[in-house]
Amino acid sequence: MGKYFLLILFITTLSSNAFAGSSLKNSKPNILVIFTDDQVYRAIGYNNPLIKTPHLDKLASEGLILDNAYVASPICAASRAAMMTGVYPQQNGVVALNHKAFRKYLTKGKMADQTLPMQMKKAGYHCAFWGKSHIGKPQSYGFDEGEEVKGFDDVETFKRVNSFLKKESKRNKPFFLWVAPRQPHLPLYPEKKWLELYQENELKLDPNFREKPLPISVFNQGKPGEDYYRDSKYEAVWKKLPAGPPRDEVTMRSFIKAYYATISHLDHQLGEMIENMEQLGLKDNTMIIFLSDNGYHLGNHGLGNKITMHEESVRVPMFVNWSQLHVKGKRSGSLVSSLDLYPTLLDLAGAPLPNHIMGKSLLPIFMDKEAKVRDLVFSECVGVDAKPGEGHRMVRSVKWKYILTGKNEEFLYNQDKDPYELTNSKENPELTNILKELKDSLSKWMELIGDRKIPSGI
Ligand SMILES: [Ca+2]
Repeated sequence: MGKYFLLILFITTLSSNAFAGSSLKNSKPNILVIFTDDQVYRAIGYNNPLIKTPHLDKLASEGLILDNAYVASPICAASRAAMMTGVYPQQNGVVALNHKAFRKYLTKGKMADQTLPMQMKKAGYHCAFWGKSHIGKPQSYGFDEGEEVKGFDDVETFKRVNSFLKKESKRNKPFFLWVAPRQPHLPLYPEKKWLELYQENELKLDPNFREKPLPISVFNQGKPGEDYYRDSKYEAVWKKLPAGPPRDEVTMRSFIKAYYATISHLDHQLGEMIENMEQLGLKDNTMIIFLSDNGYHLGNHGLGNKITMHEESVRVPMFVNWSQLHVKGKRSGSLVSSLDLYPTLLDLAGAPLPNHIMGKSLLPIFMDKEAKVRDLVFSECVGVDAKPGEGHRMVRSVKWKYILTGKNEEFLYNQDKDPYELTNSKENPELTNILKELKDSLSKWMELIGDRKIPSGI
């Protein structure tokens, strides 16, 4: 209760004092969500000195880094629909790339006005979206303006975002802006100047790199046997890679170079956008939240896609930047789900939280980096056109991760000792209690979300 009181005090203080004298006439901060596509949590400068993302690093260093952030599902449409609805994929029906299910969910009557932008609109925000939607026209799920923008280099998206910001700087209403770049999703088309930032022989591969996946790894994707080097389908301008696997280290480094170069280009575009916000006087009164829709395997476990329950796939880079933040320049190891964004933003807007949503407000962590809003985080991927029972799901505590596949294979990983998930500890007799606890938690969660695997027995 004490913390809750402090939080109220914090918000009240913001409303009454923080913006006194500001050129803005409203008391609610603007909100900008930067939502990249397929950016693994290690592909950002503050987690990896080999990648160059100076603008993102600066923003993160002035804010709060959320080190343990996980997406509700490691695949584009499912991850996006989950964040917009505040519930897990099997609850809203968008289990993989099936965005038609999203329309169905929205027309179920009681859910018709329950998306995040619809709620933010009710709370007094002007809601706008540019970039990759993947779940239909942004207006169809509550945004006031914007559109799905084509172009893998995001140039057009940022043009529109920057002119929107100019327009908004004169408006007497807070905005909720969702910017969803397509980078670094394949195909990769980095220009020479970004490729020149990297030397292939200096790029390290992770300790869990393999030239060829183990059969179990191929199976343990959202859809067993799905392509695990999707880039072989594209003829990128930088180099045409052979279809994989096997892929040796030299080939993989070449891919990583293009992937990093693409992210450096995106970082540059985001830097220009932030500079634009500063010049327009919008930066101080805007809460910026950065995250990705899912990660990416860079040859980790011999794979080159996402759709697994491994850290490379479900864990994403995330940070918040805001001039009013109480914990600037810090990192938090508290567990965070992408579903927590929905209640966090409504909380910030002072709006009531709908009963059906599955996330927790992160505002306590924004005040105190040691605060905890959840003991466990969950993710699921039941695959592209998967049949009931296929796919996999996971539960993760700060120390442990338990994965259950559609065929009842189980994996237990110690995240402290084995962050690259090389040793499956499920048979370790000393861990029987931990295993049981995690299994029970996952079972309860599966029941809660109506997992199609139930009742196959776990
Ligand atoms: Ca994605």
